[in-house]
Amino acid sequence: MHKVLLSVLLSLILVAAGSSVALALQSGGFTTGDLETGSVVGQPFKHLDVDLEYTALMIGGKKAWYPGTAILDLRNQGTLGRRGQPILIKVTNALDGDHGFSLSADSAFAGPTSMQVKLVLKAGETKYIGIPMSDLTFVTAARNMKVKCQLHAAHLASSLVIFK
Ligand SMILES: [Cu+2]
Repeated sequence: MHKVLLSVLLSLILVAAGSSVALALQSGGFTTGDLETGSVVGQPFKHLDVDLEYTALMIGGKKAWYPGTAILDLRNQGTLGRRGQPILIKVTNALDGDHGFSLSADSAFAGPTSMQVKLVLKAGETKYIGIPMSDLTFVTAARNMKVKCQLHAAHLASSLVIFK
C-alpha cells in the first residue's frame, strides 16, 4: 500500500514538473496490433523487444494503470544501443469491461499534432503499440508522458519518464 501511495505521489510531482515545459509540435505516428501480425516502420512486432509493459488492474480497491511510473531510457543510441529501433509497448487489460489506454506527450498543452496514442481494450485483451523512434523523440520534448484511461476519469493514471 505504501508503494502505491508513493507512486501516486511521485506521479503528481512529475506532472507538476512537466506542465511548465513547452509543447511539442511534431506529429507522432504509431501502429497497434497483435504480436504475431503487427509491425511498425516495416519491422514486425515479434522481432522487437518489449520496452514497456502496462496492465490495467485493481490496486488498493482502485482501477489503475500499472506501473504508476515507468522509465524509458533512450540514452544509449550508439553502436551497441538500440540504433533507432522502434519502441514496443505491451498493454493488457486485466480488469472486467472495456478500458482505455491513452498515451500523450502532455495534458493541458497537448496540441492536435502532438502524440496521442489512444486505444480501447476489452476485458482480458492484450495489444501491442509500436512507435518509430523518430516520432517518439520529436514529441517528447517534455520528457514526461502520461498514460490514462480515456473512458474513466477515476482510473488511476501513470507517468512515463523518458531519458534521452
Ligand atoms: Cu478505465
